[in-house]
Amino acid sequence: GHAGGVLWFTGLSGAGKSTIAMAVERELFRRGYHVFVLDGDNVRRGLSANLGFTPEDRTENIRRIGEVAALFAESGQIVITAFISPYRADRDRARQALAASEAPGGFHEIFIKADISTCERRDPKGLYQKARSGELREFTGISAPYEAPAAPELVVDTDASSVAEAVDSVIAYVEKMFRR
Ligand code: GGZ
Repeated sequence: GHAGGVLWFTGLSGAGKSTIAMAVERELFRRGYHVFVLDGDNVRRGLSANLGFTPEDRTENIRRIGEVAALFAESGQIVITAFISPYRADRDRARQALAASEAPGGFHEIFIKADISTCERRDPKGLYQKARSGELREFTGISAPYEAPAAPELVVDTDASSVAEAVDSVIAYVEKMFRR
């Protein structure tokens, strides 16, 4: 078996958080883990539907996600969260929410790291282009801040590695930290 805990992905839009999260979920499930992904698709259209991208709204978004992740972790799941979560203080608060819960598996901050130039080149939804033109305001990395983690438990550099390599490194980390 394994303990419930949180894999907290953080990184820029286009760094690969959701892609890697979904692939890690699939592989962990295959290996018998209880795993659940929280991402923009299932959170921002429901739980956080009333929130936008001002600093205050992002902080509230991350506060909610931190609390929900702690609840799922208490239920015994490995929760993967895939949000930009640009503010260090907000991520630290999510870590504290998990520490205050009954989940024994811990909080693992995983920096999905890519240069802004890489993300802008990928631009899968054309959002960077809209941010550059001013159509989209307060866009992370262009017109809003991203505070990189000071001491993440794991760094996954997606400039240097493929999705498959990124997934392998997260799986190896989970097997080391969670399998008992
Ligand atoms: C950043 C934005 C913005 C702004 C819309 N800034 O790559 P995506 O499209 O699919 O993922 C991004 C997502 C970011 O939502 P999060 O909930 O992860 O952000 S936070 O943690 O800061 O609350 C992007 C899209 O929403 N998006 N406007 N202004 N990303």
